[in-house]
Amino acid sequence: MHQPHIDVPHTMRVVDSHTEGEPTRVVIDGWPQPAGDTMAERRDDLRARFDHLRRAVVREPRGHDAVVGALLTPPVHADSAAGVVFFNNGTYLGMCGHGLIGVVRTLEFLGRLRVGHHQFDTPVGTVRAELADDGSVTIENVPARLHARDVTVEVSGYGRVTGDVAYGGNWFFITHVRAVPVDLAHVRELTRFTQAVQDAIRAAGITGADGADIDHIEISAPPSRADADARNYVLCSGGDYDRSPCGTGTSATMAMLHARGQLALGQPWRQEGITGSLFTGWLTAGANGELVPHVRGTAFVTSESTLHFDPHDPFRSGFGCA
Ligand code: PYC
Repeated sequence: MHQPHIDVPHTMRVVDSHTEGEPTRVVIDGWPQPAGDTMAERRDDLRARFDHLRRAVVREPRGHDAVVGALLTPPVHADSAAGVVFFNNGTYLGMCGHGLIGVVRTLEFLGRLRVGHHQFDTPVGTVRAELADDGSVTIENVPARLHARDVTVEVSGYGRVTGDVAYGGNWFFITHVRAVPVDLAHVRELTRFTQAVQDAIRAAGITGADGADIDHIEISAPPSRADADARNYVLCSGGDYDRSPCGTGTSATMAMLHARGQLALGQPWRQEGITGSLFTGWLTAGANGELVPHVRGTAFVTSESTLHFDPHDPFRSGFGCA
C-alpha cells in the first residue's frame, strides 16, 4: 500500500542522555510511527518516508555528528518492552549498544521502566537489557561472530593495513595497526586514518556476510587505564567517532578474540574507549552454540526538551556532511 510522505512536525519531544560519553537522543513523541510488521520493515519505511526526520533530529542545528537517535515503536514480540530503531547523521544502525543503555535509562527516567530485566526488538533481532539498582545497564546483544581474519588492504597514504571482519550487531573491521596514537589528542588524525581504511575496504569490495557494508572501523590498542584490557577508537557509520567504547564494537571484538583463542566464555573483557570510559563485557554460549555478547555500562540523562521545526526555517530538516 502506498504510504504518504510526511513533512516535519512542528515539535518533537526528546530525552538526551550519554552513555560513557556517547550521546543518545530518544524521541518520545511527535514522530509518526513507521509501517511494518517487523523492525526491519519499520526501519526500511523510516528510510523511505521519514529520512528527513532522521536528519532533522540528529543533525545540526538541533543535533551534531555524534548523536545517535532512537525511535521507539510498539514491540514486535508480546514480551518485549518496545521496538527501537537507532539512527545517526548518516544512516540507520542495526543495533547500538551505548544507545540501548541510553534508552533503558531514559525509560527509567520517564517512569516507564523499573530495575529488572527487559527485552527490546531491533531491526537485527531481539535484545535484552538488565537495569540494576546502581543505574548500570547490562545488555545481552544479538549473537556476534568473526567473519574473516587477517584481511589486508592497501590504504592510500598509510600503506598495508591488516585486520579482522567481525559482526556485533553492526559490521566492523578491527585492526591493531598503530599508524596513529590511539588517544583523544589524535582524534582528528584517527578519523582521517580510519576513513581512509574504510575507503580502501569499500574499493577492494570487502564486505560482511551477504555483501553487508562494513561501516564501522575499530582500532584496538593497549589501554591507558590499569583496570582495562584494551582501548579502542571506533569510526561510526556517520563518519564521526564513538565517545564510548562502543557496545556493538565490544561485542564484535570479543567474538574475534574468542575465535582466536584469546577470550574464554564468561571471561570479562574490559574495553576502554577513546575518552577513557569503560564497558565490561563477556560472552556466553547460546542454545545453538552462538556467541552471545553481554556488555555493561552506565548512562546519564542530560536533558529533556522539545525540538521546534518552524515551517519557515530553511534548516528544519537539518544540515550536515554525512
Ligand atoms: O555502542 O554499539 C554502539 C555504537 C554504535 C555506534 C555508536 N555506538
